[in-house]
Amino acid sequence: MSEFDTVIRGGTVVTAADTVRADVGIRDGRIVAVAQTLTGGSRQIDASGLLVMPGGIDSHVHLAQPSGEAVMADGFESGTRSAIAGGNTTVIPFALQPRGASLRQSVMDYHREAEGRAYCDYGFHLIISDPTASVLGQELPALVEDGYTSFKVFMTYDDLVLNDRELLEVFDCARGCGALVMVHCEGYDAIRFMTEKLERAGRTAPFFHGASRPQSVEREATHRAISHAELTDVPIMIVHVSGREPMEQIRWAQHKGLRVYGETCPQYVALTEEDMKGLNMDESGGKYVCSPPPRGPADWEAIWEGIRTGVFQTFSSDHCPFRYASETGKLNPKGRTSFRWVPNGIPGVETRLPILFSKGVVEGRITLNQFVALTSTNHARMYGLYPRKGSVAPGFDADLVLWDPNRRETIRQSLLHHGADYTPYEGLAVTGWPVMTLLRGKVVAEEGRILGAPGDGGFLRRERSPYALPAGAAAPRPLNGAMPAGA
Ligand code: DUC
Ligand code: ZN
Ligand code: ZN
Repeated sequence: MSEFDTVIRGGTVVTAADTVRADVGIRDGRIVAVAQTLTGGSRQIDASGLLVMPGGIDSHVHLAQPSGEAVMADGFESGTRSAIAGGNTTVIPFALQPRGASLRQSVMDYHREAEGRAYCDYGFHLIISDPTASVLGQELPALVEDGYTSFKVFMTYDDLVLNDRELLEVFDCARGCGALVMVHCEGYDAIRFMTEKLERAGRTAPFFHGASRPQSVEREATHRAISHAELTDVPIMIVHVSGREPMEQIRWAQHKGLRVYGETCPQYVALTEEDMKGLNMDESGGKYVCSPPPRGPADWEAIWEGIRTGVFQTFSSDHCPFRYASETGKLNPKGRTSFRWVPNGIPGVETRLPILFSKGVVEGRITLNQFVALTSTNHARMYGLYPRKGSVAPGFDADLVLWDPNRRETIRQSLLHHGADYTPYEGLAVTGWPVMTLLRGKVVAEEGRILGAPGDGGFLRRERSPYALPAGAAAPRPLNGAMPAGA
């Protein structure tokens, strides 16, 4: 019998650290050898001309998550199907606690949604909307022990917003239990003020979504979250950063020596505020409504500056899909009356890797190794999945994407596998495309064909993140080769 179930031959292995010509040997779902030449293998995969990289880990996706009266276009089946077609092998969606509900019960509800349906592996972040004494004192510490080692909190939205006292309580709780807190930084009162003012002036089209939450609103909330994190001495991750102003707040905090991390997303280097234009709801502006809103080309450059210099550790999709032409999606009856009711979010789990590869690597802004760090390795390190996920080395799960760096494609809805009825990136030409995705050694997608099955993916109980340790603790290993001073 062969030493390997599968050998991937002739490719170029890329990790966050190295780029080497090597074969990869897989046994029982794990990588067991990476060497110049491997012989044998019950199955052989020819990777000549291709890059062999760790499968994408998308640490920010929303699946089967209620959003007011809107219905998300992807549950676990279609969302993870789209993920593997796009070269991903792990996603970390959210388990949202509705106000008044038990967090544990909410987590069980999401498990029920995911069980037997997922095409790739998954964990859960916990969205805390109601930090009661029992949530902070009992539920969260127990859930962290059980492998839900990151939280998300919101500084806006009627049904999710936490006030400053509540934010401080959650941060302090996270410090105590060793969880990493993701923060949605946009100021609730400022958004309400602007929304009502715009509506009074009859400015209700989707374009005014951007005007209702300009960068100053994001910058102020980012600074406030950083200040609260400093006060409670706890690391935080500022998610979906949209432009220069919040990026500079994070950079400032990092230079001060605070453990403040940053995430950005494709929409902040590929979409603009102008995309939301359209005189009325039918002119497709709503397709681009997400929060924070897309900004513009000057901010794209600021985001690249943050990516290049290590202000951002992760590049996630913030996949949050709603159908466009649907009564429960973007064109819901209330949504036609004001941008306020257009559900916030766009699909993107399948297009994240091609967009970053094309605009980042092919256009010379980042290296191949940074690409791997930003799309896989740093997600694994930050969210307690390393060294099981996130690299190509003996001992890691054989979660791999075989990538054609020269393949030219034009992103089209017809190519994609998600449940949404559109892509905001329709017509975007990219170079670099996933050819094959392997999940724990099994080929689950090839050339856009899905070969895996619902239930191939399993729940990942995550370790505590070393990046969640408070400032006095031993410094964790730098991420992306460019962690700022003080980390
Ligand atoms: N926040 C997210 O993280 N995703 C979509 C919408 C939002 O506000
Ligand atoms: Zn958010
Ligand atoms: Zn999100």
